[in-house]
Amino acid sequence: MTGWPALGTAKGCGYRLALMNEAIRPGPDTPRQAAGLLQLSVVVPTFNERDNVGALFRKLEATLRGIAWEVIFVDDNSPDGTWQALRELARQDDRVRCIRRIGRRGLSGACIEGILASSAPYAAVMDADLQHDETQLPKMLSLLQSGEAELVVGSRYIEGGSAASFDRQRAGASAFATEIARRVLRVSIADPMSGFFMIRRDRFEALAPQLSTQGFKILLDVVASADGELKAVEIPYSFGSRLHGESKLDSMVALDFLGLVLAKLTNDTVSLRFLLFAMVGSIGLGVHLATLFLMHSLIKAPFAEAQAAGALVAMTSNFILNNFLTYRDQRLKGFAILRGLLLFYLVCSVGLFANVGVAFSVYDQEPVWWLAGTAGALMGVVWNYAMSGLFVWRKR
Ligand SMILES: Nc1nc2c(ncn2[C@@H]2O[C@H](COP(=O)(O)OP(=O)(O)OP(=O)(O)O)[C@@H](O)[C@H]2O)c(=O)[nH]1
Ligand SMILES: [Mg+2]
Repeated sequence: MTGWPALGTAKGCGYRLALMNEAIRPGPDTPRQAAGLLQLSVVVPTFNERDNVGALFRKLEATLRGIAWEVIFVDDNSPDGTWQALRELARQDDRVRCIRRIGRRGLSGACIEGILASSAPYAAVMDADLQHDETQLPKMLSLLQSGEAELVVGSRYIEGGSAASFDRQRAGASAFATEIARRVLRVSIADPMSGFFMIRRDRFEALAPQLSTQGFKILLDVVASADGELKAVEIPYSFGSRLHGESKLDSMVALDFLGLVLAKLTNDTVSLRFLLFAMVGSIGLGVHLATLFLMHSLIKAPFAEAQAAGALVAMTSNFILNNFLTYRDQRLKGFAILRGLLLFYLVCSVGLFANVGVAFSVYDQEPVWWLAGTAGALMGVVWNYAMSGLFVWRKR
């Protein structure tokens, strides 16, 4: 027996139809359904923001009353369990969603994934730590809805805005980066470094393939990639102080910024990761040549041995630098560093043979140590790049 009332009797049919109607009838209104068709997705990247997300949600709820909105948190597997707090929040309110990313880090990548996971016509990006003034969101939305803008930027550097919470060093760095972006990339907005903006999702989707997932400066990337084709309006706001938790800004942000500027200058023909890898490679070349000089010219070791030692030292320093800079979003930690280093040696051993072989044959014909050393090291760099991306820092 199925447990269903028998078909064919008027009473039984009626009961079954009633059950089916029950199944297809929408349940009680959720806050999202009650507000109508989804208009706005607020995307919030989080890393160790457990104590901030609840307060942010309540502030959004208060300020976005009457608007059909949702918030998409993109958490990079925070050790403080932010994603667990978000899951709890999402179970209680269907306007909250949480994307938990594993094995990846990066503010820009998190924002891109969050916006691409949204289906609302408009998407905002803001920090979790309550430094961005959420009360500006309705105004930003109406500027987009009216067609006056395709991008609205919360700006600290126009009249009425401020970044009073910055210390002198950070204010100087921010002003310097803004000036570089404006002059070198010819970005015309006053605050291209802002992390607070709202954009038409269709415009963002069109630009998304050009954007870099690395780095901190998603807005600068969006504006530079749009190349003046995005109608932007700035509205002032005051950048507040972080509520709880620690800043994720570190000195490496400057490097990310430099890489982004260079990538945009070369029309995205070279990726930020490749630029960083090439930069580390050129440092490795210096390390290689210095070791070669020390061994061959000062210690008088035979050339082949000196060249092999140079390659080994350069490979080790390249591994360490790449782990800290080039692949810092997938940085190997703890025991994985040793495993990665051994793997790095292993996959590059063919490159090492090629390195020494090429250098030796060049040196054989033309005994100029730096020429032979450079030729060999270049061979090694190409191998290292191809192999490391495939085996050492491969994406999970
Ligand atoms: N998903 C994800 N979010 C991140 C990452 N790094 C930073 N964030 C989040 O991005 C937002 C901005 O980072 P903050 O550390 O606040 O940077 P900031 O506002 O420039 O610096 P402070 O003024 O010191 O707070 C915060 O909500 C962070 O939790 C990351 O690697 N992944
Ligand atoms: Mg912050």
